[in-house]
Amino acid sequence: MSGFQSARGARVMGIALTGWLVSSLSAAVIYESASLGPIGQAGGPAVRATQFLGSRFEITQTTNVTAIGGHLRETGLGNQELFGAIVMLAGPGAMPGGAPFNPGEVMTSITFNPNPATTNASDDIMVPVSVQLEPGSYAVVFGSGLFGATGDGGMPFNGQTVTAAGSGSYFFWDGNFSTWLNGGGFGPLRFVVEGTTAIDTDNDGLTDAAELVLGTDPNNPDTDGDGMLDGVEVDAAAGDPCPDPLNADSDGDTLLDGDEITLGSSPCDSDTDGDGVPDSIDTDPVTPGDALQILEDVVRNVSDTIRAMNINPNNGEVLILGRSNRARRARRNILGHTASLAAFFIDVDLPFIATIPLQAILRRTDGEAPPRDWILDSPERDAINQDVQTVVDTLLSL
Ligand SMILES: [Ca+2]
Ligand SMILES: [Ca+2]
Ligand SMILES: [Ca+2]
Ligand SMILES: [Ca+2]
Repeated sequence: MSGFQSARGARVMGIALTGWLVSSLSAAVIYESASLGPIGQAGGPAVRATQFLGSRFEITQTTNVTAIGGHLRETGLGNQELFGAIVMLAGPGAMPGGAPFNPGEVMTSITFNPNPATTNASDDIMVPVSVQLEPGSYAVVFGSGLFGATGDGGMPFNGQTVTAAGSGSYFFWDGNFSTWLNGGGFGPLRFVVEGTTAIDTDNDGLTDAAELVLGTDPNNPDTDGDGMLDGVEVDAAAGDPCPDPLNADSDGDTLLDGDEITLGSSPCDSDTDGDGVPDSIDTDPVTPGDALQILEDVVRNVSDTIRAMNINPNNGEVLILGRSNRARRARRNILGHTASLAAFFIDVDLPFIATIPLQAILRRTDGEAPPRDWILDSPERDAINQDVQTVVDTLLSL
């Protein structure tokens, strides 16, 4: 059985050129078998069609690998390219299952020229890849004769120091005997994997790590419960404070952020169309209208809603409070008339006067006494109170 092939006749270049270094700024080194020795070297175990070099590594959490590389050189043969591959292994000490590879175990492969400018002089190389790895055992393998690479090169090890992670990780493909072998006798070979861990437990588009920084719940895709996913809010904000994944009503207009998206209004502008009427009561929040006309319509709608309320227990739920049908009917009529009166004042361009009857409705629907409320504590009462309050605030702001 043959051992691994040492490079011979290598010509050492005296000039160390800047390597073809490509790496993602945000990515971190997630595996490094050895620290870097001096670049510009020749020698080291060969990387060619008859000998691939590999190094095993473990992934403990879902990781997006952004680059693989190491300390490599090529000798100017063939197309001067080597291949790099990430191979899935059956376990921490396993070899690739194929001869050399089974189709399903190659997670990604690339070809590259380790040093186009300086044949045979080594360099520290990172080549971009894009593959997501689930927790498990993997290896980086460099070789030739596959994936379109026909070059010939090597991995110098002079001056490198094996890291704890790289200890015992090496193996190689002996193409002459079609077998994978452990490479315990190798010097420290530098294999590097870069990537970003990307656990997104609740699948809302933000990693758990990002949610920790933002203060959102990594186990709840919609932390503030407004119908917009945390990640969607952060994307939409694009660095601005709105929409806020921790505030269900980011612009404070009483409409939830998610509801505003459904309506077409802006979750970050309480009056999307700028006509003076807040989105929450604007009949068309995206088309500017006549503010007084809209407010009048809102108040007439409140009047209609009150007048339609049931006062007879025999006919279903009763929302108007009172001891008898007669008492309830009277209160319903007073509230309905009061709203109509306010609508009339708005119609004749007396917005301030209109707020007086509206204040009377607020006092009967605000959950506080005195005076006692005339409408049962219910979502219907709260909706009326909220709309009327918004109309009053808007009338006073015009
Ligand atoms: Ca998440
Ligand atoms: Ca949300
Ligand atoms: Ca809102
Ligand atoms: Ca508006």
